Amino acid sequence: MMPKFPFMEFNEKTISTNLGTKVFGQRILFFKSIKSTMDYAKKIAERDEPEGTVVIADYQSHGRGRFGRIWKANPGENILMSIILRPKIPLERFSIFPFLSAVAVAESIEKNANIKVTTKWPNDLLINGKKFCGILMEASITAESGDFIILGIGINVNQSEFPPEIRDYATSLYLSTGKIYDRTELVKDILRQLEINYENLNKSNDFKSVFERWKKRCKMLGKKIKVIQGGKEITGKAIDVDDMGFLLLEDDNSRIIKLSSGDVTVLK
Ligand code: BT5
Repeated sequence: MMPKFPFMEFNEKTISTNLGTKVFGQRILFFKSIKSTMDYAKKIAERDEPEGTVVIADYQSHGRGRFGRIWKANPGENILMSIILRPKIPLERFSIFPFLSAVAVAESIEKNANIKVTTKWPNDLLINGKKFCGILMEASITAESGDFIILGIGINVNQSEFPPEIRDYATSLYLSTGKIYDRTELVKDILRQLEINYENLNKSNDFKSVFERWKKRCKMLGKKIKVIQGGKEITGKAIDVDDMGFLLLEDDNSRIIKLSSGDVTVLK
């Protein structure tokens, strides 16, 4: 079933109008179709494109997740964007940015769609236990153009159907609330919220509060989980996420294991 939604213009002009940010979205490069906003953003970041530039597309032919997995999104219905960041903090602390972004997107979507958004380690946002947003961070360490990060954000907005392989796990704002959303307004609000959270971190260096806000939304802590990491499966209790973004898992032998990545399933 396709939602019958009114045509809502969505491009760099609509997003730039009354955006009101200082850095995020001051330059917007919009594509009707692109391979992946990640690759394009990386290419221009290597050529000194400033912090805050947004590469955004109506459709990606090769949208990707972590470990080369595919991000599937119908044309014209979703938010698919990558943002260039040039953080001033030490490289080893860059792991905070997917968490900071997840909090910003969650706060913005809750406000706009009036719906409860939860976080799932490491990089998912869920509504009623189903994923509607994935965040992907790719860092580049270069002598020529300085260290930079490409922050990829994929949000299922007005999509009403998903391919069979993800149908049981994926949702959209439309499927969760029955409403059609103006992507321009959502993107603008997300960019504003991202800028606020990013500026606050730069001013305060308060990493803890970012993780605290992320953890408040996280339903898997304290629960028995299964993590698949590099083909290996580990089960145990999710204890905490530390201030570097590592998941602390207590395994069945009461050992605490620190995980930097993986795919989590909450066990019944
Ligand atoms: C992610 O990876 O969740 C990060 C996704 C980032 C996508 C954005 S879109 C803009 C930018 N440009 C890109 O090319 N990418 C970024 P991961 O945790 O690896 O999850 C990927 C998995 O989620 C897939 O293997 C599917 O199982 C599932 N998946 C794919 N498309 C989905 C969708 N639209 N909604 C929910 N789940 C999806």
